[in-house]
Amino acid sequence: RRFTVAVVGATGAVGETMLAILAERQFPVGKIIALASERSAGGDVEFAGRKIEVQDLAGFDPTGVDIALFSAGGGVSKEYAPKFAAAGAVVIDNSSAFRYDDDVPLVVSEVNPEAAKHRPRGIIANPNCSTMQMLVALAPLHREYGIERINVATYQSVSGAGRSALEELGRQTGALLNFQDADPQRFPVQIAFNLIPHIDDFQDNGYTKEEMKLVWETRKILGDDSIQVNPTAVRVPVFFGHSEAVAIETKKKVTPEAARELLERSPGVEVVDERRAGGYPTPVTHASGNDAVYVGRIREDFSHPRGLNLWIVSDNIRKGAALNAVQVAELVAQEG
Ligand code: A2P
Ligand code: 11C
Repeated sequence: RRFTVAVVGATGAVGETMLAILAERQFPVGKIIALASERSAGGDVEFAGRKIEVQDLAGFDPTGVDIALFSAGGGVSKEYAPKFAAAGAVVIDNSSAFRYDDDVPLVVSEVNPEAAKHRPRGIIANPNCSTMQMLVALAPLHREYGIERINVATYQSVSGAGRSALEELGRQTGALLNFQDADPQRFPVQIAFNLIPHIDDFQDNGYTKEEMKLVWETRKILGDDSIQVNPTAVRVPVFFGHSEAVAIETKKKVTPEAARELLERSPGVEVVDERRAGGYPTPVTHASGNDAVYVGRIREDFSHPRGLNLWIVSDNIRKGAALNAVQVAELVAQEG
């Protein structure tokens, strides 16, 4: 069977990668539909080496769409995802609009694929990129050793904030090297040659929403509300690939050797952990443009009797967004 697939936000950083990955993985596409705002309607995007005309989402009739991949922001998802679902499509939504609703499954394809089957509203949510890569690596450890607490500091690339953010890092870098002003627009302060400990809105508890996503989404995906997560989310001047310094505390002691051995046979994970210069993953040398979640710097946390440190790097646009959405679409397609 072939499917009619719509990509909403097809001109965006994630949307264009969704189209590329659907083609790359030879998803059984019968018809592909590219949707965006009226700003880019009439232009085109690429799918499997051909050009597809972009249509205006506002004037589009979703009848006949089997699977819709949404990545056009929370507001667009809130308004249009229920309409696509009502017309019979399975919606896989990359925004945070529905992630915390009890009747919407939140799925990492390697971690809780079975959850995708129970979708009373016809909507499946795709986790936030920073949670996604963290759990591909931590879920196997949680199953074997029981994670009680996670301390995480993120180093998040600008692509997480979309195409305009990629342009801002490029523009500021050029400007500053030419002794001109950075002129911040997309980010609150200069991002080139700097970093910013602020992603998404501040919450009443002093954490940012990006940080709270790591708490809420980890508990929902692992199905364990007792896990403690202490996050700090930081934007760094990297184009593609998020990194995370993670320290876990487990119920049962896990040695670095046992963790390495377990992660080497875990789906979606690649261990890059040699104790020499360059023997660890970085966004540029490993993650950018690739599918795996890379784990290195595995070592005992010598400040805690059952603590382990890991360094987790992945392409936030691929596994963190577009790839997982397509993998979830594959789960749906396999249902027949
Ligand atoms: P457009 O190109 O028409 O603005 P990014 O996260 O890289 O900035 O991409 C956001 C994506 O969401 C783009 O494809 C953008 O389309 C799309 N988008 C933004 N607002 C709307 C909207 N109101 N209706 C449909 N698509 C939208
Ligand atoms: C970032 N994680 O890097 C964000 C982007 O909740 O889907 C994705 C926001 C989300 O800026």
